[in-house]
Amino acid sequence: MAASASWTLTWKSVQISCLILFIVTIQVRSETLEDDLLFAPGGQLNMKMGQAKPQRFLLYDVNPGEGFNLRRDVYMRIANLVKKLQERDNWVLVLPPWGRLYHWKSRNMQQVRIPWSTFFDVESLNRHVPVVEFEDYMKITGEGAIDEHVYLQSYKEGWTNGKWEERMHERECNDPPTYQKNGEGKYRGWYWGYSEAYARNFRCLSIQGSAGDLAPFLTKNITARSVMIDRAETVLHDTFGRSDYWEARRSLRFAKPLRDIGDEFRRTYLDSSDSKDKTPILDDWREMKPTAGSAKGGPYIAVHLRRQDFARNNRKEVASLPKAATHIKKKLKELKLKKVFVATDAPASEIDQLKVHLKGYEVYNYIPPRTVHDRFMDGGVAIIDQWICAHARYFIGTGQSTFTFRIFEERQLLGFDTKMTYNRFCGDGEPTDCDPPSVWAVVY
Ligand SMILES: Nc1nc2c(ncn2[C@@H]2O[C@H](COP(=O)(O)OP(=O)(O)O)[C@@H](O)[C@H]2O)c(=O)[nH]1
Ligand SMILES: *[C@@H]1O[C@H](CO)[C@@H](O)[C@H](O)[C@H]1NC(C)=O
Ligand SMILES: [Mg+2]
Repeated sequence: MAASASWTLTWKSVQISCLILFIVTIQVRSETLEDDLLFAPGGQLNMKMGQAKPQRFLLYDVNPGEGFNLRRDVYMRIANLVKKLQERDNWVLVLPPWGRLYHWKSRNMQQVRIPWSTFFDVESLNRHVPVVEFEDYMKITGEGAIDEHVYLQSYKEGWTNGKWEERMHERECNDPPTYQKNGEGKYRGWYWGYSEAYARNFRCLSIQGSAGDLAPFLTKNITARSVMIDRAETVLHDTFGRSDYWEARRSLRFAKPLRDIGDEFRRTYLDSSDSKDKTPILDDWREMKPTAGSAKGGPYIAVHLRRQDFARNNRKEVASLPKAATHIKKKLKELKLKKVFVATDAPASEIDQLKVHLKGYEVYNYIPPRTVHDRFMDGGVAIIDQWICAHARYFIGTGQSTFTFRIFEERQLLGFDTKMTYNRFCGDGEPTDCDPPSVWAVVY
């Protein structure tokens, strides 16, 4: 039992009772894991005594074409996979650095290798499942090596008998992989812009199912210490809309500096503060369970007008600016409000047009000072927009936009009445009484 001997050494400072506990676990584990390397748990891993099993690392990535807000949803699926894996082993989720997103078009800044802490509160994530940034993972393992790169794909032949059923098989890759083995036997390719990173092994896995279905595969079929699940958007939520879904979502809090900037904007321009608006934030999300309808929100309407590719592709959910303005005015009158906050990816010219249509009302949009933009980049500015939208008395979003969906959720977590949240513009290609968005109640 070489493994337990060195564990004993590394952990000699740990209390005897705990020691016995995990020597037993190591003995059980070493039947399946031959050569677990050892390393001291990183300070931020929040290792608890009881879970002192060898760490295993789950990395993941998403189809490069996907946007920021779908990626946030994929995070939740993988976080809950790690939660499930943790029932058996000591898994840590490695956060895939942000970068190279299609919508992040601002020049003069390198929007790559961005740690999660720029956008999210990593301590909050850690209260749901243990997470580390990729750079810390590289420090812990000493190199950017990933033992197994598992590339998820569909079944080449499609559904069997035209019927969708859960299944999973290791298969030939449907498409020639962009990850290629070099002369040293290392698979090289896009690892978030870290040229030193590589995989030792690469395989394709055809799958129809949810993220949790990968658990047996990761515990029984694969014994490697670090596994990367690529194209993780392929797998679905295990329990959409249930309590563990919401726990993952609640843990996905925006970084404090971004919330602070949004709050300052609310105070300065929108006469909005948490105490007046009844939207208090507790430090620990696990203690936050506001009753639906308790939040009042600031004296403004917020809208999310998704333009750019949505408008260019003539998606039927996109409303013309005059149509959107008509909807906004109607609501402002109904709610006896004067101010509207507009979050949008539209160019300045379209915002100006909208302002003309909204003459007589106060129209605000967030334009970041240079320092904020440089530090938080396009992703951070988008979060500030979302945060301000989340605190409005009433919200109107864009149909089918994940940017809008994340605002819906944020407002649910603050305790708004669903009627003040789940609203959207009807697109020009839709009737004026188009279907409202589906409502998802928070389950605590
Ligand atoms: N700042 C800001 N950016 C936006 C807004 N709407 C869209 N974007 C940008 O465009 C991207 C849209 O992609 P995504 O997050 O996938 O949302 P979706 O495409 O609307 O489902 C966002 O991530 C932002 O980078 C907005 O209201 N404000
Ligand atoms: C995992 O291992 C089991 C048992 O050896 C095997 O039946 C199954 O096909 C494997 N799954 C995959 C996806 O390789
Ligand atoms: Mg998108």
